[in-house]
Amino acid sequence: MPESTKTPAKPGKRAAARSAARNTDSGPSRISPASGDIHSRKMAQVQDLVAAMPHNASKAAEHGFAQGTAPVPGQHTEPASRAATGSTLSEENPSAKTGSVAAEGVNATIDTLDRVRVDSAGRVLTTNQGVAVADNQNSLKDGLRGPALLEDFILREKITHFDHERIPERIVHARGSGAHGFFECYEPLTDITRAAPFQAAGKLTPVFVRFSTVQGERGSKDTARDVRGFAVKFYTDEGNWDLVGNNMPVFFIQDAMKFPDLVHAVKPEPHHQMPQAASAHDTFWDFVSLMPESTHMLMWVMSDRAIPRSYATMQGFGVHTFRMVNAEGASVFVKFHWTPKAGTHSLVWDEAVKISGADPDYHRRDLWERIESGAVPEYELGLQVFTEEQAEQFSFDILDATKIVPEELVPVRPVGRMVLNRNPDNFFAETEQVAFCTAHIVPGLDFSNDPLLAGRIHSYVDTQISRLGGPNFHEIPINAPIAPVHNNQRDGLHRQAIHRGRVSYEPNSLAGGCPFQAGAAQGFVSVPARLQARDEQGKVRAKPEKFADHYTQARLFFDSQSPVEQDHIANAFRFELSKVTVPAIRERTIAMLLNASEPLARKVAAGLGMDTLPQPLPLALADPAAPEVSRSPALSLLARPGDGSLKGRKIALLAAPGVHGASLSAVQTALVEQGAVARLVGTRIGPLPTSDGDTLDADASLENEPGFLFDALVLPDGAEGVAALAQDGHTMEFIRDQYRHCKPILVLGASSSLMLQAGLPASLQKSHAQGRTGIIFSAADTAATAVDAFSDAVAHHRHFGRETDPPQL
Ligand code: HDE
Repeated sequence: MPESTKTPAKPGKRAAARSAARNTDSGPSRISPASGDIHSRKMAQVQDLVAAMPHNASKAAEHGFAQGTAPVPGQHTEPASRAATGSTLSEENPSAKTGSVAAEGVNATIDTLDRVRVDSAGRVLTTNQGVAVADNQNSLKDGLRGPALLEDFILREKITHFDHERIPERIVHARGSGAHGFFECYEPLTDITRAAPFQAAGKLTPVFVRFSTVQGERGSKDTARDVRGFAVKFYTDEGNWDLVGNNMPVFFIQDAMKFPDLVHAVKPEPHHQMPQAASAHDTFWDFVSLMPESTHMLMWVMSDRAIPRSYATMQGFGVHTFRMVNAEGASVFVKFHWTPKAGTHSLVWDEAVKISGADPDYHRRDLWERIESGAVPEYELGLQVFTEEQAEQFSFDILDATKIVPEELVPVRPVGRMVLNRNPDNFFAETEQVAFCTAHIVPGLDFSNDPLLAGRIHSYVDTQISRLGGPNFHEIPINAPIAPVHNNQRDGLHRQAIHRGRVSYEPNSLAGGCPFQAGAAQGFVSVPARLQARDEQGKVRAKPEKFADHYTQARLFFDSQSPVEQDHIANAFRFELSKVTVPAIRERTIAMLLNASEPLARKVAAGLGMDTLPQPLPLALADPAAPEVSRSPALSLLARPGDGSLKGRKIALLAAPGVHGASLSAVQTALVEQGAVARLVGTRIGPLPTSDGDTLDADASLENEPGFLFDALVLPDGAEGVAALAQDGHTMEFIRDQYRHCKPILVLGASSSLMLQAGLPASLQKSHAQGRTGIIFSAADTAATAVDAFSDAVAHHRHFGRETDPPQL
């Protein structure tokens, strides 16, 4: 026991000690031994606590490089009782509001989201102060027809809160959708990292994911041609780790200095604020055609990757090179890859355009419905792991975010899976307020010197401060970690935490040194080695030489695509550049493309009516290093067909009064059993009598659910019903869109006439009859067996064998 609390004081001194201990402004020269009184006991304990640290024993360890790589834990001691470090002796007085004393070491702001969930079942309406509201229909007036009164605090509170409901949208990635889930580790990765999620097979880490588009405003369409954000917040037990990636593994620019320029160029043009959520305009193409390092990214953005079918069918990438660090401090480089279990599938452009009109929430709805129905999105996390020595041999620079590490050069190692199995309770509280920051990283991970990443480490925290109204956004429930939070940061707008005690600095002895620095064994330590940051290099604003190879990987990407994908890329360039109003911008872009792929440049130029090709742009690097691979099959969307499941696939079964009910119902049942969302789409919603004496209940109509919203189509049998469908122009549009977008069609019995009426080319009908292009004709009595062929066709996604440019139908 410490000296000052050991011997009871003599009665005369006791009164003096008690009196001194009750003051908050000055104290005696020596602390008397503790009396039985709590005040003097506390005073004595504080004295002992402080005296236990006669000097700062950690000071010497703050110096020298070796100390810097292995910091020691901070000095700290135990108080004799908790009273010594408390804010107030009155903390023991409980109430329904204060509770009593926080348990030792507790920070209640990080508890599960249960602590802030609200369920109003069976409750009366109240004000924000908890006062029951007797009347929620009328404001307070001076007489029935008299003026409304300023006194009406209920109306004023309601309207005032409403007036402030909106917060600024994100500068980029404003449009997004989120979901909860978990990450499960396949096997311990302790050889390469001490990061918490990778320490044991089967270890589960909660995650929140937000998918987004980049260009559009918060209310813009989901199916714009755009990069998709793929941001994952891991609530690890060693703190939050945000892997803020995209669905494409490269980026437009190489240095954070250019990001505001890029975003200003792609956002709606500032004079008339058009176009919304689109890159097909002058300022974007003006900028990128002056930035040849964007060529590789442009290939990705003009590919079908930029119009994914679903968030569940797109890949995700960390983009930058990161580091993993093991418990010994040894580090390797890593690239992060998310691969969807459902395969990589996309829309086609005509379809994306139409969907944006009929259902601007297409991806948001798809994500929500998949999770509600149990067809939960799942992704495998893969790592490309390589050493600094390997990296130095690569033909490209791994610090350049416009370059990939081809999978054929460094294979992707699967390390875990992520399942999104819970929709948010509230869009604003969770999806809108979630704050992803590249600076959120945990022990076992580290940054590389990528200059784009460096800017991001600053930007995300900074932007949340204005978007979420202050520096305490980490306390918003969706952002709070599940790991303990204890530091000396205090105050600021909207502070939630109520810190006990009077110490908010370190070093301290008044709180026994707590919270104290963790030291290297537990805390985050930056990897000391820094590639190419050598002492002899001075401060400089420039890029490494390999950054100047702007075209090799753009060529690699284009040459690795299937012919159909190449056509789609060419068509996308044609479309976007046709929307440019200044011919010189088109020409400059073609001049840039010529350096990546002459066939592509020629095709796009021809589509734009350019008679003569411009000279290729001059090269920034005349003689780039020979690439390791010139084809990377992994870059094609077709490389990942998925597990072949129909889960989450939307299939329309058209119906009208007089269709053959039994065959249609049999097909619907078979498809639903396979997990598909097979909907009866009628000439109107509601009950429809069938030719075989039954009734079908259509829950969608040709008018409210047009064909391009579905992955596949089933046309019914039954002459009378088919005749009714033939009367409705929507049916023909439905069939033509399904045909044009290369989607599977199952044609039952009498419906073959609808195909003819829709204008399906007779020559194509023949090959369809042979089942080569995803169109399956079936007599009513063979409907059940035809379903198998149809299901295969749906699993195959699209049947581009029937695609023509321009479309024949
Ligand atoms: Fe972002 N980015 N970004 N970005 N980014 C933001 O942060 C920024 C970049 C990405 O669902 C902003 O919270 C800079 C690359 C995603 O909430 C902002 C630079 C990649 C999201 C910002 C980049 C991304 C954002 C806007 C270049 C792929 C949405 C609001 C130095 C690896 C996260 C916000 C969500 C959002 C800055 C480049 C992905 C302004 C300065 C490269 C997925 O801070």
